[in-house]
Amino acid sequence: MSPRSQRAFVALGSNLGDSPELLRSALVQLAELPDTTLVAQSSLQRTAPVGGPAGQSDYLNAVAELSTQLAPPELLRALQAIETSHGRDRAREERWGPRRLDLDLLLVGDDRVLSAELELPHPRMEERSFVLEPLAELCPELLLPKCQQTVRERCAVLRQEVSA
Ligand code: A4P
Ligand code: MG
Repeated sequence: MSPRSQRAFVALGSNLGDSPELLRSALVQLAELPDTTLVAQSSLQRTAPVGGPAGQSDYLNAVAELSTQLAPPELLRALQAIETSHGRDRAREERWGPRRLDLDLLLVGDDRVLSAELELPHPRMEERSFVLEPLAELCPELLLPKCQQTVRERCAVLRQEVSA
């Protein structure tokens, strides 16, 4: 019996190189993954860098929704292969520093994973407007597992924190 399809969300980010082209190309490669369908993609949103070295450029961020039969570790490996094929070189990067392409796995169904390579749900997603604002374009009523708010509600909270 083939494994069941799960709904998965991937965050895309880039602030080095031709970011719009890198994100568009990564979305094409996500759509071509085996046993996977690209269900929806958000707009590409320009965002101020969070953390990392001072003076780095703004990011372009987006979120993709997939329907996939790949298991989470296989999906992570596939995302890392797409990063590498777009010129990402982890060995030369500093943490949260500029990168050509970052693909983070946010959620895979209700799966919970905690291993050296993968944590699901993504541990920082609920604090990050650059993840939640594009996610809100796709599924504003999705319930976030940690804070138990919907994506729409959580975005409103984070916007208020910024303006306070
Ligand atoms: N890893 C564990 N869980 C996951 C997961 N759910 N998805 C491991 C992806 N990877 C996961 O990731 C480091 C390690 O996390 C991997 O080896 C993987 O096995 P990485 O992509 O090599 O490095 P990273 O992305 O710099 O690390 P990290 O801690 O995931 O950073 P974040 O949280 O992704 O933040 N500001 C704006 N405006 N927009 C951005 O996109 N991105 C970051 C990076 C910082 N500031 C930003 C943005
Ligand atoms: Mg990452």
